[in-house]
Amino acid sequence: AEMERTFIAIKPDGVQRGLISEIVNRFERKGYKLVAIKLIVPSKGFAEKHYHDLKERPFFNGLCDFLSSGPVLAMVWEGEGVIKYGRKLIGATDPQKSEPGTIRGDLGVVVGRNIIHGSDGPETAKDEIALWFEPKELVSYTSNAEKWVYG
Ligand code: DAT
Ligand code: MG
Repeated sequence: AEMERTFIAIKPDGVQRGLISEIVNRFERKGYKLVAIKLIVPSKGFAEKHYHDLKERPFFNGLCDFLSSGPVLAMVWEGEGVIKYGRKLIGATDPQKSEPGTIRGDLGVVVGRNIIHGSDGPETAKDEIALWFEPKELVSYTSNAEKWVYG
């Protein structure tokens, strides 16, 4: 299997609303493998680094205040096509436009509180994993389910 890794984070709203297990469950049952996980409160400066691509946008400051306002569950998930399909599980940026069945479609209402972050491509996945995790925090192991998920 052509394995790749993506960075997924449950934002402060998702953590405070008690949606951690609901969200982790969706990635886990799909067949993806969890390789790193930690709960952290990012500083404002750290949030600005994470969202550096958006620094010219009018909502940038509020977005970074929000991300740094409480605990965030940072994760790395591994699997074939997980970057692109992870975004599919998450749904469109604006929960008003996310399809039912997606995380944002099922669980969110407004764009400023859309519960979850997921890397949008191979380059950002690599950069975001490196920003949020040290290499030694990424756990390499063989999942017992692998041969049943991939054949
Ligand atoms: P995504 O999180 O789907 O990758 P993005 O990278 O374009 O979306 O934006 C990052 C976050 O910024 C997004 O999850 C919520 C917030 N955001 C995006 N567009 C916004 C807008 N028009 N108003 C307020 N917040 C917005
Ligand atoms: Mg994005």
